[in-house]
Amino acid sequence: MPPVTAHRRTEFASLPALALTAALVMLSACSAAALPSSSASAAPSAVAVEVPPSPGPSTLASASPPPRPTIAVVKVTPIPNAPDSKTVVTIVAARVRWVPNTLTAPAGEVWHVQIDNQDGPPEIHNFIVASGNTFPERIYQSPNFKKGIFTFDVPALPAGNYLFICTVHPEVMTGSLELR
Ligand SMILES: [Cu+2]
Repeated sequence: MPPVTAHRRTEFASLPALALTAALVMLSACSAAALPSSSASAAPSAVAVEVPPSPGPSTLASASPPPRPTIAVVKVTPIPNAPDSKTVVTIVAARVRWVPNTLTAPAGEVWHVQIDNQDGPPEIHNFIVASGNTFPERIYQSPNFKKGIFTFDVPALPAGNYLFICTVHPEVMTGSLELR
């Protein structure tokens, strides 16, 4: 008698589990047919909810136009036929950093930057003078250079505050340049 009871108990115990499995299979089949399912398959239904086209394109359309007018692009062009100040400004590039990261140079005259690049291959750097972070604001750009000491002629620019940037490593090799 006791063994039979125990056997029946296991049968009854396994029945709800089978029914639940069947229900889960049906639920996932239903969600594949785009019917909302609350509990069993949250991830697939969430992905399906985000598919409707109205939020995506409208958000993109409203987001892309505003940022462009808010960027203040300051275009500066070199002063033609300016005298040479004969000033040489020295700077070191080491461990993918400018040392120092602030420079001062003469305004209204050509000047020269002498760069001691201590970073060996595969690292390369360049030296850009810019009025801002956007591409059109780049005023002067040296060629890329490898390890060694290089001197570049920087054209004459109006007095003011500029940036000097290595565009290979702009996140960590950007400094401030004051022309006065
Ligand atoms: Cu660099």
